Amino acid sequence: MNIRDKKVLVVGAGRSGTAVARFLLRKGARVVLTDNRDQDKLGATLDTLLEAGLRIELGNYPAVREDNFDLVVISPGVPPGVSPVASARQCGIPVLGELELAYRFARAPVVAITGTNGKTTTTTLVGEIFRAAGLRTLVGGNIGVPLVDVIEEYGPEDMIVAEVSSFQLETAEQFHPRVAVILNITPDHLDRHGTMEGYIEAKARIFARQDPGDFTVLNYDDPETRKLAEITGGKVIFFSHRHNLKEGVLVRGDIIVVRQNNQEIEILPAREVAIPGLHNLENAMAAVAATYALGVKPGVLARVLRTFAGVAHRLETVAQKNGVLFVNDSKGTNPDASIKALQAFDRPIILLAGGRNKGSDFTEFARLVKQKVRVLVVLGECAVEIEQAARAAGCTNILKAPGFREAVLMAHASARPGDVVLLSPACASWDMFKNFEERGDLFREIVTGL
Ligand code: UMA
Repeated sequence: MNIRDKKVLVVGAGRSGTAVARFLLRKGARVVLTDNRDQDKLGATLDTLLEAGLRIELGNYPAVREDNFDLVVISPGVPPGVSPVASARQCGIPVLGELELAYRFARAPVVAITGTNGKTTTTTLVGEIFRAAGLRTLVGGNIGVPLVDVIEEYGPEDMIVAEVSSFQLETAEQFHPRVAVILNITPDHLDRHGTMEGYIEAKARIFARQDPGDFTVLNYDDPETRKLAEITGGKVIFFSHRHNLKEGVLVRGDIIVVRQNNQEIEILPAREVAIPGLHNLENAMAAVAATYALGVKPGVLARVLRTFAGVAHRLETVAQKNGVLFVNDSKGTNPDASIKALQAFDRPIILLAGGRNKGSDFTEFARLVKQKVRVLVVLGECAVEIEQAARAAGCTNILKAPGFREAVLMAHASARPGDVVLLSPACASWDMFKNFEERGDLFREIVTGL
């Protein structure tokens, strides 16, 4: 793909957009970076990019015509309906997402991982496994490292492990991973994709280019994910902890095994997997399927699974104070993720929940809150919605916090020795924070200061 001297409009000046602008400038393109926010509201400083020749149009998008742009690149968080994209499509100007642009410069094989929940843990784990197997491995994508920034540094002998979101997949065209993993699909991002069908369609783009020489790893226990086996062109590898599969990755007795061509290879006892909870067993099995398919030895898999401790903001133990455990699950940005977090504990929970609702229904989440939560502290934009769902499920012990710090302090004041104070908001952070990391970091900071 030749972009020298091409006139490119980059929409969104967040992590992806600034990385794309940097990449394109390096390649000799003429780049305009635009964002619907004003300069003073942008987190990023653009000074070095401006010195490198970047032009910016902030607060409003520039008009896109046939004669002023050759290409438009959008950030994942920018919905494809925005005006520069609509105009570009009308004029026949190509529109790419950051993932698609990066992929066009990839030389290493790609293992791509998506799913509503567990993406970050599984991506990190798969990266650790390849590294332990001796491969130079790039771990990036939705996990927070825009691929475009580093993709060219990896050659055919190396490995790229990419966490990919439905937002990124929506604009995937030539994206063709050697292994595509779908962990699970439950309602999320419906405000962006409109319907569950739209969301699944976006996720399924992960394997749209695959053929029988590639692998599609699918969760057999998740109905929506299992169905996708019928439409992928890749060789399907199922994983399941509930079913005695003839082929795939499964748990026999307590042992995780790979079954293939009438052979069974033992990996390790499921109870020795270091990351806790049933959902993490699924993540571990998906990682086994993806890496075993590319030749990683069982001994390496067992070694990494016994030691890999998980990732920050995902059921991360922050502190233990006066018998109270404080756990940061800020990455719990939808009800399903927070349900999994609640299920991981068998002690009374003081739960902090609320933020921006991404079109989710809280009924099922509220039912589990009723069973497991002693005190619910609601906060953020959809505090009232969560409170109503919780009351309808029969919860009475509900506190409404005016801000984040107050919420943590209220939870702390309500906690008794033996309880866990759990931040697992079931919502996005975008009403109060830049991202879930910022929310989780503040939680950690407040807890440390208690
Ligand atoms: N913007 C516009 N117009 C719009 C919408 C946004 O101009 O209509 C601007 C915003 O003002 C902002 C910028 O676009 O300045 C933000 O772009 P972005 O939302 O794409 O965010 P980035 O900082 O580029 O981060 C993105 C991913 N964010 C989203 O998909 C929302 C990050 O995933 C990812 O780590 C990063 O690229 C690097 O690849 C985060 C995420 O929340 C973790 N992902 C969602 C999830 O996991 O559920 C999909």
